[in-house]
Amino acid sequence: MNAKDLAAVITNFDIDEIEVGHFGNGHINDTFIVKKNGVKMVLQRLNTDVFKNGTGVMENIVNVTEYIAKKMTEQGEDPYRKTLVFERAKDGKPYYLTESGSLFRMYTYIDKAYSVEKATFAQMTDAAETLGKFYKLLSDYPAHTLNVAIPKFHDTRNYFNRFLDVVEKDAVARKASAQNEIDFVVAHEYLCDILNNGLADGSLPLRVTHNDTKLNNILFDETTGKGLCVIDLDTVMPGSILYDFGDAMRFGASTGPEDEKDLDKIWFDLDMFDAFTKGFAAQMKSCMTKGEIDNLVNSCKILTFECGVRFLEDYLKGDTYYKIHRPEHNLDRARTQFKLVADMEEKTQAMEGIVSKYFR
Ligand code: ADP
Ligand code: GN1
Ligand code: MG
Repeated sequence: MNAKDLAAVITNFDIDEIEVGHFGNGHINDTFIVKKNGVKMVLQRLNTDVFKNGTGVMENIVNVTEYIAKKMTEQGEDPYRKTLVFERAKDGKPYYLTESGSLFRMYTYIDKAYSVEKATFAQMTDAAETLGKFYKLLSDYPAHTLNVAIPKFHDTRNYFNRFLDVVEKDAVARKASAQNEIDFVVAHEYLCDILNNGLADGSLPLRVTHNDTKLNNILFDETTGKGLCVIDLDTVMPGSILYDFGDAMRFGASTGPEDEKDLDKIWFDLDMFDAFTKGFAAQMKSCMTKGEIDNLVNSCKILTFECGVRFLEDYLKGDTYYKIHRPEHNLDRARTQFKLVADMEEKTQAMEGIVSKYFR
């Protein structure tokens, strides 16, 4: 970021100082902790290479967060710390566009809260309940008015087809170093159409969903230890709750970090799956369709597979999408995802048993 842009951002949001230069473990945006009138705030540069319609994304987020706050207030709940509140820049807009085209937004820093990379069982149940409450608050939001943040964001078939092109081109000559992983992708084409078909035939309803339910996008309260607030709302748009269920599991039920190099340390933890499914059912069971319940297990395999395909695609293209910290970072990330998919395939029966326990 150039100094002139930064100075303009500081002036336009009336920022006193930048306290932390790079905050959090997100792969996409740049997050800073700043102070305004002595109060801590989050300043974030939206990655507009990823989110091409940045102002549309901001319109979604502001509308959705204001809707949540209003709904909570109507229900007698104080929305303070439970939803993000976006500041206006000097021109009254909830973002500031710099001369070079970067989009910055500033919002409440949720104090005395934390996100986790690895949850306890209680946190898993709580994370699921926090998400469930988020869907319920947005259940009568006019979903069709939301802008599409990223087209085809969870269209597994689209990622798969694009992946085959990338392999074919092999633009940075990395194909040979990832042949086993490429073979894994090709052998798992059966995972590509299940959710698309369900959306097309109506058995999976479109709802307002989050679409990026990595555990570290849920904040927990330092005092109560309970789930507090759903953050990272850039991808909120109409989708299937299965996208969110599966994505939460690929991250939260893994025994190791997304980029663990030692695959012996990575497997799919059935107890974590149990803890999350329990919380999800507690909030969502009565609102879910049979098609949704029947595909909960599939969604874990599909979203994990899709994420692996996206990491591997980025590796084969020369790391243009996700932030990386070492040359093989995206390959390592893809490997953990595929290890998890293979493990889930072996544990399918046990997973179905857990779903039955809470849903039937
Ligand atoms: P990214 O899209 O890069 O993942 P996030 O919005 O998830 O960006 O922010 C990155 C990290 O910063 C989060 O995982 C969380 O730990 C922290 N964070 C983000 N927003 C807040 C907030 N309002 N209050 C406290 N911490 C936050
Ligand atoms: C990205 O923004 P972040 O780090 O929470 C990505 C997700 C991936 C995830 C993998 C907009 O999430 O889709 O599942 O990395 N977000 C976007 O860790 O592409
Ligand atoms: Mg995030």
